[in-house]
Amino acid sequence: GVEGCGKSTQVARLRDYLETEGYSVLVTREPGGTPIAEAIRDILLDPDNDAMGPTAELLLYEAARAQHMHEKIVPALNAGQIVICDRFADSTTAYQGAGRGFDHQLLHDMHQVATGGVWPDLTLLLDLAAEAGLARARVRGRQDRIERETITFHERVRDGFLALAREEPDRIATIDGSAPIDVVAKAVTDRVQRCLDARNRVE
Ligand code: T5A
Repeated sequence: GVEGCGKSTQVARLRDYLETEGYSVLVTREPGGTPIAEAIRDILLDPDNDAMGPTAELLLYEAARAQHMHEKIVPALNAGQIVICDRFADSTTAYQGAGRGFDHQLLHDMHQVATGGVWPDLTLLLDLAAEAGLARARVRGRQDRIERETITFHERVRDGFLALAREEPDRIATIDGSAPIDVVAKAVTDRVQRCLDARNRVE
């Protein structure tokens, strides 16, 4: 979802829930998750890098993702872990697609290259008005390069996420991010548990 929609808060809650249920869980984030990808994150989010063009930005997000897949996500999946990732390729589709204007099919093809076709079983969209999310994020202090974008940019990003959720309703579950933290957490764990139940029935 948009800035400050509550992802990190919910990722921590979800990890606790799954570990209590006996699952082995890897929590990670994008951009980042490995030393190389975290170094790319620093470049991407540094507000002093305001000269960065949209193409370099897109390629850096995908480069960070490729490294993250290679070094962390694929090995964890192969080891049988559940991977919870704070943002993934849909964020590129929303920010660089709906936000910056890159073509949907081009982004789809780039995601294929970066991920090798390994894709989430379930994606949770915490939907929140862009202004409300930015207000939450602002409390933290210094804004990063993306947070400094205009409100209309962030509104396009929100619309981009909602459009993706309409396109892929089976994979992407939309949850009201404006609800109290405990209410959001319950919706998140219910949806994840349903996904696990469905998988366990198949296996
Ligand atoms: N990006 C990322 C791209 O442009 N393309 C890409 O491909 C990718 C992967 C990444 C930046 O890069 C962009 C998107 C981002 O701009 P990030 O670390 O994911 O950076 O950045 P943010 O989205 O800004 O993450 P934040 O840490 O700011 O926000 P979270 O994790 O959504 O929110 P959280 O949980 O830290 O909560 C923020 C505040 O709100 C409170 C929390 O207590 C906290 O104070 N809060 C609530 N308050 C009321 N009600 C609730 N339900 C609340 N939930 C949390």
